[in-house]
Amino acid sequence: MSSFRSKLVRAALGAMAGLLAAFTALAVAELVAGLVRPAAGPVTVVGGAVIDRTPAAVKDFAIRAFGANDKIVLQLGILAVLALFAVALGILALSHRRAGAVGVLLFGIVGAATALSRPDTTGAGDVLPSAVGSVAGALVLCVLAWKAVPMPAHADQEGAGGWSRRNFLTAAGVTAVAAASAGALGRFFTGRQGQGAVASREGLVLPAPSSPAPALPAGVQLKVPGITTFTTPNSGFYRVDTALTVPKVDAGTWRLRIHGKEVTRPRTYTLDQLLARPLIERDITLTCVSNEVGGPYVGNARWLGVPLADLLKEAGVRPPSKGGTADQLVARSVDGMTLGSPVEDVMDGRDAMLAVGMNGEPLPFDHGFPVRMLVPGLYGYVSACKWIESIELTTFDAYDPYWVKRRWARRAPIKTQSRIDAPKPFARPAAGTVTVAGVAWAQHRGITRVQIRIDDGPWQDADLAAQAGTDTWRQWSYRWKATPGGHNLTVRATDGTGQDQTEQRTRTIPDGASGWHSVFVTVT
Ligand SMILES: Nc1nc2c(c(=O)[nH]1)N[C@H]1C(S)=C(S)[C@@H](COP(=O)(O)O)O[C@H]1N2
Ligand SMILES: [Mo]
Repeated sequence: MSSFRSKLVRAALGAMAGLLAAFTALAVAELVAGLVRPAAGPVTVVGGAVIDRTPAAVKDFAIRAFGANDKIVLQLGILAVLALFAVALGILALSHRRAGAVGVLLFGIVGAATALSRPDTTGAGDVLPSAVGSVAGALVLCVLAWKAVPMPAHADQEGAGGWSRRNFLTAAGVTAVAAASAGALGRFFTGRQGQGAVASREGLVLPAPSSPAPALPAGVQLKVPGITTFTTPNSGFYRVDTALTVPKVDAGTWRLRIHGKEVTRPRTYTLDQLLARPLIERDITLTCVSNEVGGPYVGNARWLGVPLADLLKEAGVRPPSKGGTADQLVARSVDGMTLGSPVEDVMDGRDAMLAVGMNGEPLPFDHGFPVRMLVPGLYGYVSACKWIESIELTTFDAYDPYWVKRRWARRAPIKTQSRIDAPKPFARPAAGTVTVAGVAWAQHRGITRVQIRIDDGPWQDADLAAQAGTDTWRQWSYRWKATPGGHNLTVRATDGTGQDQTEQRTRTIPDGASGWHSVFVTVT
């Protein structure tokens, strides 16, 4: 064998040992996490830490480019980086076994430390997945790297390292299968941990609202092909959050604590206590501040929940306009997320609620089971806390919640927006009458007018669908006499205060995108 070729084979065996060590470490960590706490697994905690440190612009880009797959992309990225280090450590371990093992253990220490630094850590036990996993990985690396090739110093010695290639590959195969089994077992335990929560959700019977949603007027839903449905089904509702593993909260043990500045009667509620209160049911459109002009991060559902203002009043809270000194309400979730809303908005009579139901069923886990907050008219990041566990009254001066620490605005009412859903961009409709249609929203102000402009022509009023309320989006359509050629269609809306949607384009950061949505089509 040429020496180059033998070096190559040697490196390949080292790389293989390194990858197997990393795979073992992750799989064993997965197993331990499944037994201890799934959210303490190394990929989850490191991924969470990366998300928290990602600059807002990059995060925004990720949401835009990958949508709900952003988290899968992130996890694949972490695994790819780990694989590179694993290959390097494996090759290093051929000549410096101890250094290779120490390298693996260092990754374990990083994972363990990260687990402890997460806002949702439950204590010292969270180091176990990374710690045990990395020890397993280091052992695998020592043995495989040692046996992959005769150690140079002992190459002449009988029996020092150097399995036959066949024995090495057999050992590698056995390791891979064992690690995969450990990983699978870990997944199984993780699933089992969530079973109590799943059962609590399945067993939850939502009480009837004492204030049902007003019936939807006939005609809120236009019959135009391609238009968004007025009510977004739960399965199609956009999801934006930082959770790498969706929290599975058991409704039976869930508690909500209301406390803080000026709370004269702090209280902790069980779900049953909340459900025993009068419930309201409302159609409310939720929008993400990361939604680009024309973007998809907006959805409308029928929510069932407890009026939040009543709970606050019972706790002794007064809005600033009535002399209260706490102007910010900070909602905290079980995964450590914090969102801050103006107390004034929550208590001004709008249907701010702690929602328990979404479109006739308990909240899906993805959307905050068992309880989430909603405040009509505010972007999700300043109001819509999922998996909520506490509400603290404070001031905007005293505390910046998660997104505000990351350069997003402290206060963020939803900006008036309108979107063309049909025809789609670059569609090729036939000349004649083409129905242009879409949705417009300005929650809590309502939509009173939508206008369409063809190319540089005059603004023309679109036909408005019936309005369900000021807190929901509103559909619109326009019968366009389309002539052959390329055309640019632009939409704008006017809100219930008479304010026109601004033409000025802004980025989503810091307080939501503005500007008009345009679609280019070629009429044939
Ligand atoms: N716990 C928690 N709640 C959260 C978030 C989050 O990351 N964690 N994201 C917020 C944001 S930015 C938005 S837009 C809404 C989205 O709610 P949805 O995923 O149910 O559509 O949830 C809000 N509530
Ligand atoms: Mo959002």
